Amino acid sequence: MERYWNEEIECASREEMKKLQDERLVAQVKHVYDNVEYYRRLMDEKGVKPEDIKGTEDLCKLPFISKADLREAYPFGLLAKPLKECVRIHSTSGTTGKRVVAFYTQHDIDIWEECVARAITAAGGTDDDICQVCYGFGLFTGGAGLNGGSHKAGCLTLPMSSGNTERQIQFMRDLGSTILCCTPSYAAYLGETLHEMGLSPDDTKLRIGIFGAEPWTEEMRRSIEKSLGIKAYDIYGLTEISGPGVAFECSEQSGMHINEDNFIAEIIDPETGEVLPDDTVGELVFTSITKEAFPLLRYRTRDLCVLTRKKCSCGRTFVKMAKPMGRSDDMMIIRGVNVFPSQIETVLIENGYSPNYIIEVDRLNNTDTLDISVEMRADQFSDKVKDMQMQERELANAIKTMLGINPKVHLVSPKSIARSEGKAVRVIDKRKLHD
Ligand code: DLL
Repeated sequence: MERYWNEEIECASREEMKKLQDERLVAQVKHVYDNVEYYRRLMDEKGVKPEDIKGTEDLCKLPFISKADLREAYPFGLLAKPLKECVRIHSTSGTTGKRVVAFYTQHDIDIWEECVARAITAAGGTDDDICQVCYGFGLFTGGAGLNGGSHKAGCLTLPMSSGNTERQIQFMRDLGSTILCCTPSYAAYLGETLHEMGLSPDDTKLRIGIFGAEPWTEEMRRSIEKSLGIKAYDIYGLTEISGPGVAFECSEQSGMHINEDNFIAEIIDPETGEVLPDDTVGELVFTSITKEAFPLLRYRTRDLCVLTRKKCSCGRTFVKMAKPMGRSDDMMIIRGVNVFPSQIETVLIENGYSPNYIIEVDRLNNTDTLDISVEMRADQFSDKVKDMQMQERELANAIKTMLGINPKVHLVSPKSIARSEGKAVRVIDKRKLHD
């Protein structure tokens, strides 16, 4: 039987949810206009006043806000509460430019933790579980977010952070962890290490994985489920909006329910900003309607995905977002063709290769080149050059069928590609260096 953390909200009727969102949106717009000069200026420029926003149907009148605004307003320019009332800061993992910092009041943290507790419950977690949190702890929201949600759900929580993989497995076995929380790329690495230690899933008590913070494919899900002997659930979120738990997967494992009592989602055309209907691919935009310290209205995430309101077998009525296909800035245009790393990952895993790969894009004589280095498993290795070349050709053909362009595939020896303990970096676009 499906369990809920907050059934009244998670299964509310559309009318009830709309009413709640309308009330909260109206109050939030007023809070922001009154307390954040930056927003007041943006809204004045667009000629919109708080009184013009009477409910969710008026959302489209509000200006968008983007990462560039967050950088411009760094560090305190979007703060809507006195610093004295804030209790926490987190920051994005961006490596270039100014980092984005987000502020939380205690109330903001309480709501965030409830969102994560809902995710853990939807994945089947209860206070009988032992939850090993291997997302990084620190300014990154992964560790703190899952830790807080796990406490709230009553799980016995192991705040491991990432790294030291053999010790992770030892604790997992000694203490009997039943839930694993980390990035999907780290989960794959943990599964690989478990097998290398001569162990199998039967040597652990793990039953649930809660994985997110980076794009991952259905093929990757199946591969992790098999190597760790678990059911793997997706969890989505971003620092600007709170952290993990903005959306989470339920027993149906077919997309993530958005915590609509706290976040209103829209899909827009990334070029024109026009709001698109459900079931259409576009850029995900969030309005946080309960956040006190750092409330964002119509924040452009740059994540590309689809929203759907089809009835879900779990009973939740929250709108669902499909797995993000990646960020609009992850999309590579190679010889004029749009390519997402996830498309390449799908072909690799479907053809029996490991999810350890590096995509290198460059430009030679005005033509884009696409080189994909893929790690072999030990049993895929052959000492006959001809055999290896044939395998490379077969894989290149499979990728060509998916993308429509010809890549160069290089099969490299097992263990030669560095493993990720957090968010994996899989694309090197050298064209950007020349430009
Ligand atoms: O990654 C928060 C998080 C931590 C989510 C732990 C889930 C688990 P940021 O570092 O601010 O926050 O990065 C946010 O990561 O805009 C997406 O592009 C990507 N992302 C997050 N979750 C998923 C997911 C955390 N489940 C950015 N699938 C977002 C695909 C994801 N991409």
